[in-house]
Amino acid sequence: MNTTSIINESLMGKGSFWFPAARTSLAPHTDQLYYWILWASIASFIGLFMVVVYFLWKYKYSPTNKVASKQIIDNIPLEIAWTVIPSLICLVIFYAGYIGFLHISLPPSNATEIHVVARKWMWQFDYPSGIKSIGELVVPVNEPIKLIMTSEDVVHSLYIPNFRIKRDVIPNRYSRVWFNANAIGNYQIFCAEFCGDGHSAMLGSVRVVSKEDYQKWQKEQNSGADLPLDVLGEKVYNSKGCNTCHSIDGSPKTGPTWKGLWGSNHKMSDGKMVVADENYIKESILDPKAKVVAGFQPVMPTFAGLLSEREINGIIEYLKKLK
Ligand code: HEC
Ligand SMILES: [Cu+2]
Repeated sequence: MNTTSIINESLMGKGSFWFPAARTSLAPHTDQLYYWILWASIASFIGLFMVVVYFLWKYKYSPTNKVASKQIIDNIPLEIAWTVIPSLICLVIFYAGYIGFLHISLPPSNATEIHVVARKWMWQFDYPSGIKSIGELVVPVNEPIKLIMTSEDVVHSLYIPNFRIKRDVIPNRYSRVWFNANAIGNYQIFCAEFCGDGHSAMLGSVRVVSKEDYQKWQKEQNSGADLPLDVLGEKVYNSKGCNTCHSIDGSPKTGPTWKGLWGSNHKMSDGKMVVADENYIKESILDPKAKVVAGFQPVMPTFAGLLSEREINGIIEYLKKLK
């Protein structure tokens, strides 16, 4: 299953008219505040317009209309009312917002810490056990997870609509956010800070799994040494984010499909023809900008240092199977 398609099913259905389904302990609080502001705005909009219409009628000029010609200078009670009431509304909004802000800023001390590194254009996750995943964050359900985030290049922003979380990810400093996902499923991650050509392809997903599945996943990630190369390649395709941009069924995505790639003779943006052999594939992974496929933007991030030699060999063997 491709968990990082452009619009993940988590964003559709199930939610309300305004929001996708809320899937953390904090999300309902955020939504309530939103609804409160929304309905307060609608109520004051309607109230104000009723007064405007009433005054239009009441002060309409006509020779017989006495009120229309009377000049009103001051009205202390009225001025106090229209200062105090909006201030009170603002205070209530501030208070509720501040409580939410405190909540989201103060992770429980038993939270599992996961490091997030953002880079043009991908998300990398480092788990306490030493595992790394790219493009997909895997977490156990009903457990507090704290993300410690930084960027290797420009400002990005981690945005998970179902969790009502959006936090800037900034170079040279750490930002933090935490959540407690309360339903198993796949949830969309977006980058919410324009960060260059590949910004819209900087997608990811959060996979919330049961505690047992989380343990199982950790074990699977650690073992890999004994997998046949092509199976390892398929695993890398799904777990290191290649599936965000490359399809295996011929359909176009941000990058070229992998179907029929192996051994093919295809055109680069500078007009040269290249045969997709081992060296070309390896170069494409470690130095994607060296040769850019014609018709595509040079948005693929380098995977130098992120894939082992064996994993690169695995991709090569997997590509051979996708002829
Ligand atoms: C953000 C999107 C993105 C991600 C993630 C991504 N790629 Fe790419 N990839 C591209 C684009 C766009 C191109 C075509 C432009 C170019 O050649 O740089 C490309 C080209 C390639 C090519 C050459 C394809 C051809 O038709 O010649 C290979 C091989 C490749 N990528 C492998 C990978 C592997 C392996 C991964 C995962 C470890 C990966 N890519 C992840 C976007 C991506
Ligand atoms: Cu970004």
